[in-house]
Amino acid sequence: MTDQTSLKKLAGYRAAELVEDGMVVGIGSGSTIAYVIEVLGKRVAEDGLKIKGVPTSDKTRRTAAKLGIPMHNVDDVDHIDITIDGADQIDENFAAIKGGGAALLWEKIVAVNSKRNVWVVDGSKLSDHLTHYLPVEIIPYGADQLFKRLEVKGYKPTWRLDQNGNPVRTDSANYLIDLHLNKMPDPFTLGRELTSMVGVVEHGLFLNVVDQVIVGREDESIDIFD
Ligand code: ABF
Repeated sequence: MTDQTSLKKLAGYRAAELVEDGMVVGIGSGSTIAYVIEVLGKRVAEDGLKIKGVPTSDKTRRTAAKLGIPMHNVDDVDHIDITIDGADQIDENFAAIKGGGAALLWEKIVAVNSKRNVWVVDGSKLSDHLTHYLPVEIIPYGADQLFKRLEVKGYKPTWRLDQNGNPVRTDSANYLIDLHLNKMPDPFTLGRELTSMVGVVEHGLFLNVVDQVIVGREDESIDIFD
């Protein structure tokens, strides 16, 4: 049986083939996208690929720049031709939960400014229903009060902590709360509810965003859903 890393690599390499010379490319975050960055870096260095990269996290910006991929802020390009990103979980309607890597806000900003969005996952990320914890990015001021309001709603919030037990700060210096819902209600309704709460910046539900999903399967095949 092929391990998950090989499946991520398989899917990542396949996704990198979608990038053409002259494109502005939104580059996602996470371990699967690392393989996309690896290939793009090689094509820039060895084949003279000319692209502009737009990062979805500071980590992605640093990793891509180190490989020679020219990186630009989302406001410094006219548009983004294609964004390739990972996901924590994708359901049968191609709704996704993202943000396990603490980059959901920039990921969503880049996604909504992209002509085309492609997600790259290994097969374990697909599920009939969204069951993964749901990350929510919040403003630090009033965070404890907001946490309590989420508890009252029964969303079982937990703080995203780093290895030292301190609250993780996102690239926008916000906090992250993860919601643990037994059964995901309608994601559109939940998404609207969360963004209406004062102090919530953004949530990890990505709805009506993706155009194509590339899946690395255990038999080393690749499924592409358009
Ligand atoms: C990123 O990809 C995040 O939204 C998500 O947490 C991460 C998960 O993907 P991987 O399993 O590839 O690290 O886009």
